[in-house]
Amino acid sequence: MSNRRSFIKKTALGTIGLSTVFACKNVDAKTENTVAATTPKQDKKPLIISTWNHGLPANEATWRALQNGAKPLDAIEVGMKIPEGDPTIRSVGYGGYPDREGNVTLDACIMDHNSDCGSVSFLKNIKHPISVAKRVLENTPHVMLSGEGALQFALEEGFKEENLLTPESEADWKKWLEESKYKPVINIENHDTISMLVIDNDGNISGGCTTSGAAWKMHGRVGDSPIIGAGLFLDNEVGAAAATGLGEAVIRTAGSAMVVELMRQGKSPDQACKEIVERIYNKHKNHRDMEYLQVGFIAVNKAGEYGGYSLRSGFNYAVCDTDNGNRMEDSKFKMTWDN
Ligand code: SD4
Repeated sequence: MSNRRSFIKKTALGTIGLSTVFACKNVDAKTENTVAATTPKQDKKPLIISTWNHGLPANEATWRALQNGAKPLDAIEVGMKIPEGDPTIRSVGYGGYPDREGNVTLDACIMDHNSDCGSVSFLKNIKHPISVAKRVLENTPHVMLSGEGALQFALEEGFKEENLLTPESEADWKKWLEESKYKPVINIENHDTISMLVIDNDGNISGGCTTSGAAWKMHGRVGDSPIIGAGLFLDNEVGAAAATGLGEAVIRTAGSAMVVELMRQGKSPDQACKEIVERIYNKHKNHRDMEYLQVGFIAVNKAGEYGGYSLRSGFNYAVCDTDNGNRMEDSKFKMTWDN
């Protein structure tokens, strides 16, 4: 854990700018750790918010797609395929860490402003699960396909099977096998699950989530990320929320759905995320998972306010809007890893 702590301390907050075509500029990350009743109102659309540093290139691609007239779900797919296809990101898609038996298994979901959603879980050998999740939404009467059935559907839809275990991830897995201790490691490289929430040019809300899940998980384990209501939830009348971190804790508390319900009751995105993180903490403070527990939420509301909150320090998210460009913001948090 000390490596993780020192990594977090050393982590630089990368910022990248969108091209001047989109009149965006870089800004410093917000660092204060208080939760305001309201966050600055963001009247200009669109707004994109994504978890972790890999949210920056994903946001940029989604932004460009929206500017070019893409439909919101197509724009989300374009953005999320970037971390999915990047083998250096060991927590999403191709190159993701495998389960205990060396299988890379992927979870993803996508949801639109009509509450239509598609999801895949425990999907093997397909590089872009977000695309398969979108096809589930578009081309099936179902919300969720899993395992063999999800793979069969993907192949029927024309996706190609490929080996997702890179030599680097395989080497790390073999090293892990020497001790085989299961201990989820969250935000060690500042890129875990990517969740993305979008308010499009029409003011409608949509979102997506994609991950390779917890490293060294049991074969067949599914996390929160493909589960509508846990890893992602939205209600176009209210707002949207998405999660990263230990999926078991997020599932136990129906995390993202609860954040949205708190916003429905009038809480700001920051306040709603904080309240659910507090709830997760209270339910887990004497739990075996507490030693390595990290959870983080991002949220937006219909007014264009956004926010986030995590249990432990180290979580950040990428925000992209017309006024302030594409930048990282530090999440407020309850406690450090030393607590
Ligand atoms: C999961 N929530 O499968 C995902 C992975 C993640 O930090 O975000 N890890 O539990």
